[in-house]
Amino acid sequence: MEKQSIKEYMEMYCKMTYGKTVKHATTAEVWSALSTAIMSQIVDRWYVTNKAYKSQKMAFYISAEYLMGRALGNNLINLQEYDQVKDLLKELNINLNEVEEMEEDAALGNGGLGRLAACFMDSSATMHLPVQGYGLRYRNGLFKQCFKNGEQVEEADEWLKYGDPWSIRKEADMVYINFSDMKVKAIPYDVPIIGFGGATINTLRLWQAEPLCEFDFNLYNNQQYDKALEQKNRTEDITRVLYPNDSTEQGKLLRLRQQYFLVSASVQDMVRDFKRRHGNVFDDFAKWHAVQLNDTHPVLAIPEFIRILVDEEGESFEKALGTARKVFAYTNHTILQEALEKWDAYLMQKLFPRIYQIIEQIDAALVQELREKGYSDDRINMYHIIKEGKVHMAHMAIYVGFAINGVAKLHTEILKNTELHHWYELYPYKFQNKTNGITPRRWLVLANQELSSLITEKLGSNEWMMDLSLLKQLTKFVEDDEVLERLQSIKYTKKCQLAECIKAREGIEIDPNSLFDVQVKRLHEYKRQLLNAMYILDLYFRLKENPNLDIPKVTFIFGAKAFPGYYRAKSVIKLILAIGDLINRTPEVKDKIQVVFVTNYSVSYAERIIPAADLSKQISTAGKEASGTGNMKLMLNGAPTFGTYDGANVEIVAESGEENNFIFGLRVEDINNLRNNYNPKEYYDKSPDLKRVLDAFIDGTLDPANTGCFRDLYEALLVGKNWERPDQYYLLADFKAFKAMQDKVFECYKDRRKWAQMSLMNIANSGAFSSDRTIMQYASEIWGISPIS
Ligand code: GPQ
Repeated sequence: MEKQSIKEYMEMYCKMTYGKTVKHATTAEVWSALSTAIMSQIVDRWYVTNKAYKSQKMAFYISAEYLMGRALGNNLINLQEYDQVKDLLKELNINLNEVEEMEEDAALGNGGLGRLAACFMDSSATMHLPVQGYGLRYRNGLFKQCFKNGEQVEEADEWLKYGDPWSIRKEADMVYINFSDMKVKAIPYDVPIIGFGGATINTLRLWQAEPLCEFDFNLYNNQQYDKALEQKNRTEDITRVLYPNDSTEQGKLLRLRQQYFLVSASVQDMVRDFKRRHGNVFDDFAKWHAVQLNDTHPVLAIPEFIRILVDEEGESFEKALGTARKVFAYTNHTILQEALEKWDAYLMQKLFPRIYQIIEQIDAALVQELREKGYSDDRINMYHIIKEGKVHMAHMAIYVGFAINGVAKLHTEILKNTELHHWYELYPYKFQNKTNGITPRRWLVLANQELSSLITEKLGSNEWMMDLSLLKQLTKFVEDDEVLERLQSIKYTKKCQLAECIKAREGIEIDPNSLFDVQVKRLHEYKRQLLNAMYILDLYFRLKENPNLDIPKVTFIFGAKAFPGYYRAKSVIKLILAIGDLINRTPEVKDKIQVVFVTNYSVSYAERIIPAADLSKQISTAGKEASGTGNMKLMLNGAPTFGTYDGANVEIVAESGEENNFIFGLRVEDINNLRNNYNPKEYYDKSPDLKRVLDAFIDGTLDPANTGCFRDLYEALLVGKNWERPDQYYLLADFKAFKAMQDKVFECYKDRRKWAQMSLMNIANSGAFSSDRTIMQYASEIWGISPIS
């Protein structure tokens, strides 16, 4: 990349766009100018990659969510131009870090599922795989979180406020989308996905809904201004905002419109491209295209594909279905019942009657296949796609898809043996496991440049950035004092940086010499932030009783957003904030432990918190977390896992060794055995410490004004509410084991050399969790594509 031409481009851009020189530009303007200058340098290579893919089989990843985070820093890292650009800006008296900090996160996703899609984009490009992403360009991404009066309050996220230098609007590739009551335009915005090294640049295509006409002139002339804009607003509503649900489904009409908008645009785009390249005979479609459906959100792509082949291309239904059965594959991300999408049949019929008809035909074909196999009507009932007035999206995906995969070994086994057992009996060959992964570029090279440099120095090259399994070689330093000390000093540096950041953002001071105990992820009952909180409250009581309790100083760090309508999740946030306040008010305790709940946890916040963590809390109820990916990011940055045998924790511990982690609590089998005679009240009655903790929810300790705001949590654990069993997530059953294991953490942390060794073993064994490995498995075992040479 040419230093001089970047500078010249920035000058010109600032003059043309803002009417000023770079010297007088605001930081946001510099960000825009620099980002655009970088774009100018990559467009040719982007074009070359696109051209190379014309003669290849391609995979298309359709996802309602992409949790991208910031682009500038990551793109510079992947172009391997970070230091060069930093120097260049220095010559202009500009600090690159300040420019990076100006950028808004592209938070077009909720949590793990959306971030996985983003990591997959990075890895596909890095591995030179012909993969294109399809998604939605929400004008407002995931809400911004703040705390008012100790509670979460949501605000609109305006990620586009400084413009969008990282995408190109492709007006010419527009398609029309038909609903029964309206017709709209879908305009693609193409985002470059720069592979590490910068040679391959893939595309993420995000669709935006726009009206056929800007306003109704006649209504306007008749002074009916609001009405004149009605159609425009109704259309723009489709991609206005990301639904903030994470692993819970609410069957809202607008969301269904969103889903159909995404898949109709994407399928039309693929079919159009196929026709340009291969003509009108669709028999070969699966030879050139594989489509991965990220959870059930884009499953309507199946009937939409069939509709286009039948209604627009004149194929028979049978033939179109046959082709679809070779094209689509589906990833399942959860076994939580409340997350499995079942749409009201009447809603679908109302919005897109033709699609509904096709779903009925698919269901009929399924039934016929099962009859031919000799299945009874009762048995067939288990498989139906349309059942009791609902459309079961996962059933459609498994029946038509040629592959279905879970996201960690344990999760896939649970799908095969219990949740989807009947489907596994029918199509055992369709079931696969693809353990999740994370991109080491964003989560180590960018987020922890200090640790990256040490690794590169010790391994003698930066090849590990593209082949993370090379980190294994670090194990040879496990007795090397110089390396262990440097590891500790890097951790300390990252903790100081985080402390500064928390001071600036939250106005809270934390001690970088304390143990940073970190639980960051969406707020969910099954993730059990409440169990962590109960432990902290118990520790508070113990410290009050005995201020000389022998534990290291600890900072408990939480970061989590709760779905705005999830009352109980919001109560947990409120409870943790209240515990933090209680501790701050108690002199004999506050110098020993501190609780910080950071506001607006996001990808960019994660990039600061994760490298600074000493301990990674992954404490979901066994069997409930499909995989988890934060666990992998923390491992990669040297934090041992404090966790249950759940999701990918099982594989993390298998790689890095039980002795280098803190595994506790009930396993899936234990929970299955306990389920039918679980009585949490017994634990409460028998353990004074648990009783003391839970009573504090309601006796005014945490709620001095006695509003009763934590009574719901108390009752949910002890008596059950609204037909739910009490303590569905087994917090009380796991409390004792949690406590014993956390005490062991404190004991271990006293020996800092030993701790650094555990940390090193985690880093060295995290190679298996690179999303490069994951994506190569999708490529060869599902999609049948290979890297371009
Ligand atoms: N996940 Cl179904 C989400 O983030 N959102 C969802 O709607 C569903 C799943 C997560 C899942 O809870 C994690 O265990 C996984 O690691 C992640 O998907 C990626 O597979």
